[in-house]
Amino acid sequence: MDLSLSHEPLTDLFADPRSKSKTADVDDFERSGFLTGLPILSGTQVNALREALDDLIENHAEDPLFYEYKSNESKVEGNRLLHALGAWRISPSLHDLIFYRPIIEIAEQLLGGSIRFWHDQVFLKPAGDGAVVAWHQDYSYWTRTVPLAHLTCWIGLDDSDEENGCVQYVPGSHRWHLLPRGDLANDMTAVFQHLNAEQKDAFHPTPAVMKAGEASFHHPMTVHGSYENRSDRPRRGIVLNFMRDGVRSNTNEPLLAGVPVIPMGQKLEGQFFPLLSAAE
Ligand SMILES: O=C(O)CCC(=O)C(=O)O
Repeated sequence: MDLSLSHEPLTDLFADPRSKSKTADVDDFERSGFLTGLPILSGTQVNALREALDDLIENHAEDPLFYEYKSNESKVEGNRLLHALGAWRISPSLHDLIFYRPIIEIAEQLLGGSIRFWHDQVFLKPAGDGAVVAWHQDYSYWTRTVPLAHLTCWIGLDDSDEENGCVQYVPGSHRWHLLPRGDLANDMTAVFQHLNAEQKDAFHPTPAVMKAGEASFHHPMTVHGSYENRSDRPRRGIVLNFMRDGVRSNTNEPLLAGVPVIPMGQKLEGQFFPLLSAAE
């Protein structure tokens, strides 16, 4: 079944009544372009999501419900590097994560209004994996939607640090110009050909060193990337991408593979783009 047909939680994994309201440091976010280390998930929730990822890889690889699925043999035999979009349509746990109130509350504060779900991503780097995620701005992949009113939440399912290839953010880069999109599996130097001298001087990435279950949030123009996993531990991340309610299509092509066209100028809504804030 395509779980995108349901816009309500299917399990009680994220129904924890002990979840407290979250307050985001909006000033810090506006200054630096990101926030890191926000405790979001319990150990039980992290374990359930790890199992969900194992199940996706073992039983649902290449499922046509994924919008994108790229899995490459990694340097370590038997391991697979995975970058996939659309897992919320397949896995009940990943589906329910997008309706988790503490995350929605932070996203509402950072986007300053009601929010909709845009899409999810899974970034899985197995132990000893040599893949990088090249420096990029998320909005360079999303200009098919306007206006720019988007937000990314990255949730770690493992402790992540520089050794296992944690995400790194360039402070202040959310005020830079829009950089061209490149191949995410490209090299970490590609970005520099597009930066001016001042930007190159200011290029001092902050590693988002976080515990499993913690999350970071970043602006769609913030330059970020991650180096290879040099450790003997996996580095699994789930990404939720949000947009302010009212964002419109800027194309007459499908916005995501397999999703019916939303004509240019029309608002994103319906089955694939659930409203996460309570209707006003
Ligand atoms: O998980 C990673 O290494 C990259 C994450 C990313 O590009 C993102 O959260 O937008």
